[in-house]
Amino acid sequence: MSRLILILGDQLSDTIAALQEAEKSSDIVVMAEVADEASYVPHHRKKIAFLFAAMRKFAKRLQDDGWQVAYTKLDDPENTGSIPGELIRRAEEFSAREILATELGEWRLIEALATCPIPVRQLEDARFIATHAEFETWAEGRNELRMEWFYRDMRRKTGLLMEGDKPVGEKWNYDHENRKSPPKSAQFAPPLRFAPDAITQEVLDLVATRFPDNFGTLDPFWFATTPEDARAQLDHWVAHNLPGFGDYQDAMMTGERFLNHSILSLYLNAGLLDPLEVCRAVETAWKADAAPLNATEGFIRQIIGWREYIRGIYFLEGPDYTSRNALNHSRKLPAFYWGAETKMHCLSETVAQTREEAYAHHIQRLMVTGNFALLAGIDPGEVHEWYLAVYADAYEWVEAPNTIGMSQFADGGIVGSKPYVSSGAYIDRMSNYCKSCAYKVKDKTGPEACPFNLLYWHFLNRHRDRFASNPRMGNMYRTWDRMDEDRRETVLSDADSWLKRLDQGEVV
Ligand code: FAD
Ligand code: DLZ
Ligand code: SF4
Repeated sequence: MSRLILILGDQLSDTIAALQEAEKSSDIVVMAEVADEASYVPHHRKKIAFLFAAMRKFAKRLQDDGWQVAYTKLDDPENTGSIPGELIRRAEEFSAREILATELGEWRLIEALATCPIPVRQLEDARFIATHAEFETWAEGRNELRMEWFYRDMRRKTGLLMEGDKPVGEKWNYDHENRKSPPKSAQFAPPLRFAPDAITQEVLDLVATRFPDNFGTLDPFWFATTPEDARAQLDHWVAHNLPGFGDYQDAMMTGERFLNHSILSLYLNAGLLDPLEVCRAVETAWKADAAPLNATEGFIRQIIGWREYIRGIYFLEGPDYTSRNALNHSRKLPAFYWGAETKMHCLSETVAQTREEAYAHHIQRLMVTGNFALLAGIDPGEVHEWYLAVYADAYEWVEAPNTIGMSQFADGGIVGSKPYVSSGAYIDRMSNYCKSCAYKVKDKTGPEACPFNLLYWHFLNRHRDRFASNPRMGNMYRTWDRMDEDRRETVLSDADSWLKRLDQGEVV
């Protein structure tokens, strides 16, 4: 009796649990490009093309290795349009009575699969360092789920950057060395660009035809779509950009889209790279004196700390997490998030890059698009759907805690102890955006005042009841309270009129 082995678009790893347990001689691997997955949000066209090309190449590798793979292309006339539909169809075709799956990364799909009439056995996803049970045990009984404490456990568990039970260099975290402003001259090696082969080109044509109105340009398409090419990007980045990773991790520069960032998240999340393998490559470079400790620790923390912690939160908090709205924000997402004109250079630059690359780095996501949405009181559900759609690395398990939690404070403070809000001064310090902006970052009120300056105080003022007693925000409220009353009134009325113009659809 054959079984079906389900492999999803973000499970493209040779070591994925369901394949490890499968019998090559009798089981059938099921992979499917389906309308449901391609449309639960209006994904960026590069994201769809990346996944379909990587899926097709993964299926071919398995076939070349002797597996029987039932692969459904999007335009197959028999395609039922959903993962459960494809499983039912393939179960009939192959008389299969059981499905073996690796646990899925989204509650929506977990719930859909639960309705499948054929028994599904789900295996834990061993690509992650912490199991669900470990995260639950760590979280149990704690008042605050701070990443830093969890991260230390992951260092101990993996042995990365450890000397016995002590961190190398005697410090766990070198973040305070990682916040330099952008350098005067560029010194970054751009990510490797992989020319589309015949399989990728066929997918690009398909996506161009089937998703003509989705956000995002398809050309040039340069993502890696195989583990070998993803590994080449890792090696290239370690050799050229890892040494400066820590220093400029928070910097933003007009025209410099990637800086020292690794551009590995899309490969990690789809399964083309293994997180531990990536961390070991980085640790090896440090051991060979090819990278400083602040960069090495900073990067490893992102993967075994943040990435694992964020996943733990998603599964701990449950299916209602994405609908949380602790601050009761309800404004509609402005059209400039989808490319309409705005006079705010930081936003137009970040969105233009997002449209062309399906990529923006962490500080652009957190302190430009995220910061603006939070200050302006945008509905966090709409913000969440935008992030889930526009980035090539976005799957709900990783996107939602970053957006709903870290960026929008809509979970009421589970991921962050205070909201990530800033005035224009932060963006000015960490970028060169303000130099090319129609607004003046130094203006706090008046027609040319940077909107971040106005909205920052507006946000603090309207959420005073919630945040004034937060010890990490006391200084902000003291500064606000020290301003004379006329000035505070002017700030608030300028912010209200700016928001009114935004709501009326003016170019702001
Ligand atoms: P680098 O800067 O080179 O970092 C190295 C790696 O660390 C990344 O590849 C990633 O795997 C990991 N990492 C770093 N920070 C985080 C984090 N906060 N959460 C999880 N992993 C992290 N990341 C995603 O992978 N998918 C998302 O959908 C996603 N949505 C986000 C939404 C918002 C609002 C914010 C603020 C952040 C989001 N992030 C998301 C986290 C982070 O922005 C990206 O992981 C990072 O920008 C990817 O680029 P990179 O590979 O060049 O990362
Ligand atoms: C994101 C995505 C897209 C666009 N298309 C598919 C698809 O056609 N088939 C598939 O198996 N997976 C796809 N994915 C990834 C899934 O949405 C992802 O596996 C779930 O959201 C769980 O993380
Ligand atoms: Fe952004 Fe304000 Fe700077 Fe303009 S002045 S780029 S709106 S922070």
